[in-house]
Amino acid sequence: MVEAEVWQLYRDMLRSRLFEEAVTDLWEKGKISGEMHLGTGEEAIIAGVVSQLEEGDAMAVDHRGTPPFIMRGIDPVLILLEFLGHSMGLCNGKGGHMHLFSKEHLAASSGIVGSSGPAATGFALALKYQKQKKIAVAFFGEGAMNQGMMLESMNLASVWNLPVLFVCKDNDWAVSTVTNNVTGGKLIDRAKSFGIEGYEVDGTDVEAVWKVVNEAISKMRNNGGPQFIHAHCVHKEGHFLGDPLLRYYRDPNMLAEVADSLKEYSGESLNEVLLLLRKIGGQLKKKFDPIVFTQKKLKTDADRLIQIEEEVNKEIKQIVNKALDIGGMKND
Ligand SMILES: Cc1ncc(C[n+]2csc(CCOP(=O)(O)OP(=O)(O)O)c2C)c(N)n1
Ligand SMILES: [Mg+2]
Repeated sequence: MVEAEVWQLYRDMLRSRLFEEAVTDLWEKGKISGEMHLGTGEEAIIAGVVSQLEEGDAMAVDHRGTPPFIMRGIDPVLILLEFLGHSMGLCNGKGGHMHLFSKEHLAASSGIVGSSGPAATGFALALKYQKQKKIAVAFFGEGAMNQGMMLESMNLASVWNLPVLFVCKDNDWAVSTVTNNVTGGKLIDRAKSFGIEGYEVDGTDVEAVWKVVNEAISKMRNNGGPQFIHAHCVHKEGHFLGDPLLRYYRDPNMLAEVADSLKEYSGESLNEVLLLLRKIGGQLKKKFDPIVFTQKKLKTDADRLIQIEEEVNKEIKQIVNKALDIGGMKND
């Protein structure tokens, strides 16, 4: 891949991240209500896939739908209005962040774990019936690999030779469950057992993701059947915004990573523990952050990095102001 493409992927990832940071700000101010699941930490996986979709391709996503919807070119003002529960939002304010839908983009999200498998398989079946040489993508967490409907859709996609790209974003956790404790065997072997070819990749390295996805999609566009991507990533926010990250206590690997911070904890109050855990989350953020990783690769042109950040920051501010303006709200 040429360097210009890496810069574009970087811009896509940053745009999604800054949009989600703006969402975080509005959520913390109480303007967005309910739970909020971000896709921060997953940007390299999403950018590596969505940048290779064409017009007419379809996409089914899970409860972390913001990055794929933003990167697919769906109007961010409409997405934000949807989060704000406004009637002019993408789904008339009735779906919220977990139930986004755009008919024009053949894009649908759902909070039902595993449902992106059948949705993408259905999209692919329709595209095949219509004799369109298009593909469908399913984004889901590794927790969804233990859902029957995901495995059933892999089976059907294989047996009907449907162009579905199954993209598993593996962060090792499903809310508070350690995935290793509930998952037998290797996920890539599960895909293989259905006759689906698979690739395992570091999901924080956008170039690496782009390369394997490029190979998989090329096969699919040449009348190939389904393909499977197993990409590893970290959610620095935990499961949802405001997650106290208490589970780090039970994960020796996580604790080893942050042993120095733990020395600060004197065991005095619960509040102190919670603050410390947020700090730990911050440290993990830097270590496994796909955006920090890509910035390091591109640091030879520091001026361009700054320029992109300024441009994207400006755009996101305009998006927030426009959405709040339409919604008749103030940013206070
Ligand atoms: C069918 C179903 N079961 C349970 C839930 C509750 N739930 C929401 S997210 C989640 C964990 C999903 O884990 P994973 O698929 O690994 O995605 P992650 O949140 O780690 O990105 C669960 C169990 C749900 N939404 N749907
Ligand atoms: Mg998970």
